[in-house]
Amino acid sequence: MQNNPLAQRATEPRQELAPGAVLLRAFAASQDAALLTALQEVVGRSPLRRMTTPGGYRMSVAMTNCGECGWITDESGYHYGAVDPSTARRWPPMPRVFGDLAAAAAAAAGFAGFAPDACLISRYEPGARLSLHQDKDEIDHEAPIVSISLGVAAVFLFGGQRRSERPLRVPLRHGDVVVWGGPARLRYHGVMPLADGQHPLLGACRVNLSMRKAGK
Ligand code: MD3
Ligand code: FE
Repeated sequence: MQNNPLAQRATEPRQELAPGAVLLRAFAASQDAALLTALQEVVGRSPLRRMTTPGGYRMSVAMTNCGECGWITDESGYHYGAVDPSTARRWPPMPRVFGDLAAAAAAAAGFAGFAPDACLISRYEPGARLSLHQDKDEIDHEAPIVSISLGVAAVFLFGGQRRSERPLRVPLRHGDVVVWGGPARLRYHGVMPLADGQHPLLGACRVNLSMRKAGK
C-alpha cells in the first residue's frame, strides 16, 4: 500500500484536484464536535427537508440553510432567499465556527478574505445522491465555495465545464474540506448514491456544509 502512489494520494493533506479546486484532507476534523453542536442549533430552528425541483422531482438529499440567505428549490425554480419557506422566518444566523473554518480553508487554498453569507446544509441518507449540476445561482462567481464533509464517506463526482465530460471520482471523508474557486467554480459536479455505513458521530448519514457568497 505504501508503495502505491494512488493510495498515497488519497490521504495527502493538500491536493489540487484541478486549477482552482483544492482538497484539504481532514482540515475540519479537529472542529467536528463544535460544528455538530452548531448544526444541531441550526436544524432545531430551520429543519432539514427534502425540496422539490422545478421538474417536479423530490430531492433524495434533505437540505436547510443558515446565514443571510439560503438556497431554495420549488416548483417555480431555484433561488436564494432570506426567508425559510417552511418557517416563514429568516434562516438562522451562520454559526461563527462555520464562517471561521470556511475563511481559514479558503485562505489556505489561496482565496484570502472569503466572507460567506450563505451555508447550504445537505444530509445524505443511504441511497441519497446528487446528479451532475452546476452551481450558478450565486451573484458573485469570483468568490469560491467551501464545502465541509462530515460523517459517512461519499464518492464525489467532479466533472468539466460541460455535462458530457466524464467526471473524476473523489472520495470525501469526515472532516475533508474542498475549496472550489477560480476556473473550477462552474464545473459540473455531483455525489454518487451514499453507501450504507456508520460514522461514530453521525450514524448512517453524511452531512455536507457548503459555504457560499450568494448575495452582493
Ligand atoms: C464543485 N453539494 O449542494 S459540495 C450542492 O458534497 C453540492 O454535498 C455537494 O454540490 C456535496 O450544490 C458538493 C459543494 C460544491 C459546490 C460548488 C461546486 C462543489 C462544487 C462548484 C464546482 C465544483
Ligand atoms: Fe453543487
